[in-house]
Amino acid sequence: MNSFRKPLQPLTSNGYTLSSALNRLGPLNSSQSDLTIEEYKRLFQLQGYLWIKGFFERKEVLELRKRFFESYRDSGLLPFDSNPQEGLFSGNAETELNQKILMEFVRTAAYESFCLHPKLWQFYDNFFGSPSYLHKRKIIRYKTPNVLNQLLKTHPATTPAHYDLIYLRGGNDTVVSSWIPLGDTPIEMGGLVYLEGSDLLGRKMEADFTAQHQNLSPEERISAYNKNMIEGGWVGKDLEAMAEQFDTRWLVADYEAGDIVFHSPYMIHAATNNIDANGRIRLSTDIRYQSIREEIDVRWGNHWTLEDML
Ligand SMILES: O=C(O)CCC(=O)C(=O)O
Repeated sequence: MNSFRKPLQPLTSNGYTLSSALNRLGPLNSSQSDLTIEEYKRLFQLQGYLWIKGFFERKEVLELRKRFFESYRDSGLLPFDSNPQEGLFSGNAETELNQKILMEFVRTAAYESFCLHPKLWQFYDNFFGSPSYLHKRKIIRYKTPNVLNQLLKTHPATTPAHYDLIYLRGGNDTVVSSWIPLGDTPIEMGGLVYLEGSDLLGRKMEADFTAQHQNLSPEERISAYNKNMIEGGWVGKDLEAMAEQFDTRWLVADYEAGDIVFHSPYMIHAATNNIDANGRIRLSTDIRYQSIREEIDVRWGNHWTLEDML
């Protein structure tokens, strides 16, 4: 079990506060990087996730961070004369140009080859016991620090609580997600938080969904935006209330460049706002692998776009 560093300020998410005073926060459990694949599988089954520190070379990850922010050099996202690898935020408003650069970056060979890092696909080959497949829809997200928003007491949107199968119902539940922080991401920078023990909860929610929504057409049943889901397929936005409701905790972590988290498609997770006092942008990618022999959700066979409604 890791030691637990409480956040320097209360975490917020979509307008709600997640207080550390109520014992609803706990430490994400990291696993050593030299376990056998059988030990990893056992832990994954037990916890619903695996956080492996130092999985990648730190410098490879920082190189990708640098490359990403270099592509924003003239966009106004970063302060004019700053070092792109730091990924400092200028405070300027979001623009269409920023989104265009993002949509270009997800198609670059450099990003794609990082997602196909031999260490990663070999890990998955061993994990699945068969050749693995990388879903083409790969997401890279940057989240600006909201110092200004805090002053103004406004809360920008961040990833609400969900489990991934909601978005991948056209395939099957053997899919595994990898969340990779692209740069050091202390708790305050709003990396993923996981609802402890929620793999079981997600399974139950999914079974209930299947039982209750037989009336939906096949297309609607696999859509996270079907008429029976709450907006966007989210399980909830008030993280503290969820932890109370299910009598559990949100597991938080100080992630570092080189780390990876694998999570099951039932594991409930969310992100909190980036409140980094140093003004750094949180950059991360989330990608999905599956055994080549399993049923793949064909809707994930295209590059990610901001409008793809998946
Ligand atoms: O990084 C985020 O904000 C969300 C990532 C996510 O939901 C995932 O990795 O499945």
